[in-house]
Amino acid sequence: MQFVPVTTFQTYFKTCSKMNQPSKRQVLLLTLATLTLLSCNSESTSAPSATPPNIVFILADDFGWRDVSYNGSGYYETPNIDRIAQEGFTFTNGYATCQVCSPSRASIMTGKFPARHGITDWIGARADTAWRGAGRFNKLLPPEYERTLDAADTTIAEAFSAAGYQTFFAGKWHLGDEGSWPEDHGFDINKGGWEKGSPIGGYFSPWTNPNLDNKKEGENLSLRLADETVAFMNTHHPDSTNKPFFAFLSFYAVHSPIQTTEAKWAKYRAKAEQQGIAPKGYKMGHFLPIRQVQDNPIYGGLVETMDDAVGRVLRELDEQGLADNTIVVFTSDNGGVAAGDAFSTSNLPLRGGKGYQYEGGIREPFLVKVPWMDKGTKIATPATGTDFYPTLLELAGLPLLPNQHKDGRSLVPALKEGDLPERPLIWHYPHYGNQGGQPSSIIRLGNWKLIHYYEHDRQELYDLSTDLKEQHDLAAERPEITERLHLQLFDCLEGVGARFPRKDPMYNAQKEKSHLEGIENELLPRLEEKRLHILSPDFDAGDWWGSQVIDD
Ligand SMILES: [Ca+2]
Repeated sequence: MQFVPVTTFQTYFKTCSKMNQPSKRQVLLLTLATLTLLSCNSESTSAPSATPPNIVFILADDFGWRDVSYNGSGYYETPNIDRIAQEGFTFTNGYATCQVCSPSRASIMTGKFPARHGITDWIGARADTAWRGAGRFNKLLPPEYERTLDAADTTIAEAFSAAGYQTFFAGKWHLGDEGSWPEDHGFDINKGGWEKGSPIGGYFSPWTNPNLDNKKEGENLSLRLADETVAFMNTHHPDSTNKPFFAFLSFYAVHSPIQTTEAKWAKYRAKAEQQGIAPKGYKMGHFLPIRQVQDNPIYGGLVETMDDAVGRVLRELDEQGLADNTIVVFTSDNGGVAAGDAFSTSNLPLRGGKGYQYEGGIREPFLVKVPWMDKGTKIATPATGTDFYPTLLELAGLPLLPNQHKDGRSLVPALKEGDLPERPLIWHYPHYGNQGGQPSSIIRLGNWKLIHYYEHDRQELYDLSTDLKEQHDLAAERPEITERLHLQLFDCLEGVGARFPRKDPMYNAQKEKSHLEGIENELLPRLEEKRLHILSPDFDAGDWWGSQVIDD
């Protein structure tokens, strides 16, 4: 591969450096002022209809690149998500901007990558000296991070709202406490979004959520969020309101707690048995065991129900005659959970999972259905979560807001031509997290991926074109590329004022070693035992999650 020319580096560095930020009011005024020009702005990428296109953005939580049948899972069943892939574009190198949730979500909302918006960890995670309370005895103290979405940002919802769209949010938010909920960031309606990152009370009603009431005992949360979205589309149909809509369906699934019905557990247990249950399901990683097999029947059921919920929304678009003028996006906020949390899935052939600096932590299902463009097309050019903002504006015929979505690039040229000019993608996760990832930053340019580790200030270099599994570190063999990418990475991070971890003066190597021995000698065998227990025909979940299960 040719190394990036210096001009590319300089161009990116410009976009990566701090710029004078226009006020939110200035951004919105600019949007409104240019709306009158929209009729002149339509090209083949704009909807053929006289009505601006509706947007349905579906964001899954912790859902992995390999958790979909369209991408090779032989265990999970996702016919409705597969349908979006069949009817739209699949970005095979599509990424979240972070290996954990809040940072990725903030990037989708703002078009900025985490080092710039400052929410570099999931909101609620311990930082600085408080990290010691996690009992992990690590070498570094992770830096403090922003714990709320900045009100000064013009979110994608505010941009669409300013353009006359009705905006709707359902599900997981996790971008700040009350005062920084979806309704405070441009969404007209909020069903279930608040500060929590997991479904408190579980996936079956009664749940605890100040913004989503309980109706019928045992009602499934994913299906309810789909029903709320459908109800919104019913009442805010463009024919009845003369306004297009921007609906953001943000599933709590498939985040832990991992729950399903007894019937779905039985279905996926039988499927695992039919496929052959491996005696061992885990391998020890740097800090934690990492799951190597997709055979958790409870997770299989959780995935299927979320897919059913996607199907409800797609069917409603069909039945209301909206499908031809509605753009549908499907993606996830970070990789599948292979370690930590509920140790639910495997992302193989990708290494690692949620929380990890490897592809399993960041590569996602990344689907964009544009009804008036190609169907079933795969695009290999790298794309990331900051790109949705400008892409959707352009597809809707709206002016871009480059001072807002500074780290996003419209993917429309890729939809038309299959490619984009090469650019670096950068990740910054200076935290340990709960899943065994390491404090690190990443740069991907072309097929090269460099990971910088803060514990020892060392780098790994992978060629993703030949080594998707990230097994062959080329840093020593290709020092010139390693050095240049390393320089480029830190020029960018320092240019946006990124925060970095620091050494913990209280670090005690022996304590950390003892902790890790406990993980390998006690947690690992326990996990293997639990995995086989869940797969046993005798497994008894008690009253199946404390709810009277209905027609899930
Ligand atoms: Ca997540």
